[in-house]
Amino acid sequence: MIWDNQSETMKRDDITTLQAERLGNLLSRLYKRVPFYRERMEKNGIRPEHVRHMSDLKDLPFTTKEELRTVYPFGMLASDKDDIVEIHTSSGTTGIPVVDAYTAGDINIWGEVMARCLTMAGATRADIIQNAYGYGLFTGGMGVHYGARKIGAMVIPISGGNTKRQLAIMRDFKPTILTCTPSYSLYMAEAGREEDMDFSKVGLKAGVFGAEPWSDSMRKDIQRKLHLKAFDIYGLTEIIGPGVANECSKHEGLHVFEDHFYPEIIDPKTGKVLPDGEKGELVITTLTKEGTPLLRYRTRDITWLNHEPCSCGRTHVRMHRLLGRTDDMLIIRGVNVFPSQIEEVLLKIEEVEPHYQLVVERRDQLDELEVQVEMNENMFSDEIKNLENMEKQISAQLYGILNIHARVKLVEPRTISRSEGKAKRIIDKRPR
Ligand code: DLL
Repeated sequence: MIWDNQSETMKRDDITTLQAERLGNLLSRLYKRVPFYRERMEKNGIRPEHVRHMSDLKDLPFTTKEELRTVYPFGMLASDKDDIVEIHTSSGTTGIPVVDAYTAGDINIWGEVMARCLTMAGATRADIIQNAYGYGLFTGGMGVHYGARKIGAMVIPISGGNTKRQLAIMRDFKPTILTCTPSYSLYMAEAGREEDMDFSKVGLKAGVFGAEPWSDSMRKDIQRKLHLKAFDIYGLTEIIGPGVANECSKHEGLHVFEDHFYPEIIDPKTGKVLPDGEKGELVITTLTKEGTPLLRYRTRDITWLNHEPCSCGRTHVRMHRLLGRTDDMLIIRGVNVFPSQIEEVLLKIEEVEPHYQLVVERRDQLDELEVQVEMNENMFSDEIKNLENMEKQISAQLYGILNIHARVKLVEPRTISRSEGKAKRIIDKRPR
């Protein structure tokens, strides 16, 4: 099933024409209404009417998170404040939060793109969606809510947390779709197992998981434990929240809704646009946003694009599942290490659980990486000698992938803190 057949299966030429027209409207709006952008365009000698083709976009300036912070809270508004009906912000854990302000039109589009995502996971008006993304300033809860309402599905707005209640609701209401972060879904699986809950009896058919990095091995683990098909959903507060891209039933990349969000991949060092298949930083231009539209926003997320047609029938470009973030990438003794590479290795090992943390320290001028991972109950009752062997084995496997020595520490079951939202995987203790 495709939610919006006309938009999602447009011919490539028609998509490009529509994008160019929308880019023109966006630039005039930014020029007229946002001093931040007008000044930058003037400084670079750009007039909105000079930009006619999508290929002109590469000459326009980027927008960064730091810049959004300098105009906090309302400096990026491209609509009258009276026309803003809702705001969301990022958590602000790494500094001043970034703000997304929505007009009624933006909320409508948010519902539409989220309806496309949920439909990809098989949602119809007959479904019951347990929405365990946080409601509030975080975009996850409300985003799924608006999409579910568009479809006419029954939404259970339980929000994140209170895991016992999540399980009780699951038992009583028999939801068919679960939405939350992948790490929280595993936490629910674990808590359910402790209560001897049989997830095959719940009748979940799909899960729509995102908001944090996760690997294909974690997908398999979640599918097996919760008896559902797991779909990857991508988005970010600055652009709209969830609903920028989602996996279709083929699970070969996430379709980016190109009629609203124009993706580019750039080399993060030079800013040069890279062709399909080359890995780099994802940059997004919002083509229809009214409240806080953004030009060439640098997401810091790393992926690549694929314009090949998808056998699901949708024509929108696909992005590979995220490989990491430019600011998440650990540089250990000069070697680039993505947490996702470590996760891939760990999750293939039967004796450990999918709960891990990476601790980086600097000793005698040298970076050291310790991978702490929980062993399962069987391993826990094993002899010390076997544990040490296992640690060595995992360390050797990591070396094969990363080319650096990581110390592996098997920790007792249930000692790494669980998350009800985004998991915190990295503890970097190196002096800045
Ligand atoms: O996490 C929006 C969202 C909510 C997406 C619910 C999906 C589901 P922020 O809190 O602004 O917004 O965080 C955005 O989270 O730049 C990525 O680094 C990361 N992220 C989001 N989705 C994925 C994903 C929401 N599917 C940041 N895989 C983004 C990996 C993801 N990382």
